[in-house]
Amino acid sequence: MELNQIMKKLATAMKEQKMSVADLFSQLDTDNDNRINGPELHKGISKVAGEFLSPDQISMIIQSIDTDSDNRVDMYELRVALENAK
Ligand SMILES: [Ca+2]
Ligand SMILES: [Ca+2]
Repeated sequence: MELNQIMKKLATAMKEQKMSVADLFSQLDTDNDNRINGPELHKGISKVAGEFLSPDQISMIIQSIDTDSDNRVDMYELRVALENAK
């Protein structure tokens, strides 16, 4: 499964569940530090999109969408990634 497909799944799930990017972000950011780390992304994607990804796939996703290279995904990075997947 490629990054684009995963982001499209998330975007579709968001639409179906009538969530905004902020809603999706808060679903994923379970410790509320305003950044999504690997484990949060892993759990979040399985919860929201029903996809169980490997740790390698999770690091691939984070590396691809983490534009400021802090190894976490912030709301801006998530928004850009979702928009690029359309
Ligand atoms: Ca977090
Ligand atoms: Ca980042």
